[in-house]
Amino acid sequence: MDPKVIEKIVQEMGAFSSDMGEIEGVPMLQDICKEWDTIHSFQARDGDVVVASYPKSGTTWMQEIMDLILQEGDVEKSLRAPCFVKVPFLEMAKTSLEIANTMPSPRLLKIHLPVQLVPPTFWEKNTKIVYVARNPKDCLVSYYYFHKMDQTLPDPGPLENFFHLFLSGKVSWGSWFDHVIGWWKAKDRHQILYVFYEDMIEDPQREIRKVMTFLEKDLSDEVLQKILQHTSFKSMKKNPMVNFSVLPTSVFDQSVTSFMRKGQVGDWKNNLSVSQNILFDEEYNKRMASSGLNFRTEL
Ligand code: PPS
Repeated sequence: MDPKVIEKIVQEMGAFSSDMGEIEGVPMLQDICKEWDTIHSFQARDGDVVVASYPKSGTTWMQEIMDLILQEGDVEKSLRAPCFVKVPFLEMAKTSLEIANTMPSPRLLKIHLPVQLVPPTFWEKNTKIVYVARNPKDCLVSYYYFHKMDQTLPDPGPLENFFHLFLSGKVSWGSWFDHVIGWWKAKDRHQILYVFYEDMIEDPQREIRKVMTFLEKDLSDEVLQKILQHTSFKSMKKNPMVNFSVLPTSVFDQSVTSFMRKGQVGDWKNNLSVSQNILFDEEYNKRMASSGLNFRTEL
């Protein structure tokens, strides 16, 4: 991988401002809003595969699993470049779009977009998309710490403040509720595999198999074990290609918290107060009642 590409992404991310704008009512970083026309008119190719998620739902984990499945378990190949280079994050930076447009097929691409903002090309091409969803309490906590560490996102203030922003959907990429419900409904109309982070923690082997089947890859048990091992939290935490340690502190300040922070189900219990939890449950029950979706907040 050309180190200049990494340098270019880093430079671009370093120059990002944390100003917020909106796209069709969804809060989004101003720098994304400015590039929106280009992002939205992105052209898919036959054979593209996408990983989609609300932020902090296990995207990086899933993208590493998918990359390894596509590389048929070849760990050396999976180490060819940092995850944000080998799997371009479409809406995040101009350089990512450039990389995506020039990389050979089959491409694996990442988006955090709510379903209504997905570039239409993916529906036209009937692109396979793996959507990862995580329970909102752990998502909130993970997103809070990420805001403290990611210098391109606005300062979240104290958790009390971020709690209300998250619950009312006034954070980048918008409402968690709208996101998971929108994608859940879309899965019946498109080639979408909907995967839960909690299921991945509970039985990663089972979930990796599901993804393999979805991607029509018939890999041996030996390869599956290799993928399992390479994508464990412990392995990924020390893998510089996925733990974002190649980014300078001016972009990701991991002295505040690591990108691979805890990787657990239920860390919200160490962060949310009793009254916040009650408030959260009230809102959750209201918003999710008729969704047909069920999230586990503990295992
Ligand atoms: S991002 O920035 O939105 O793309 O973040 P994302 O990758 O979606 O989510 C980051 C959280 O996923 C955890 N993670 C993992 N958990 C278990 N196993 C593995 N292998 C793994 N890899 C990443 C990561 O630690 C973040 O969660 P928290 O709760 O903050 O630890």
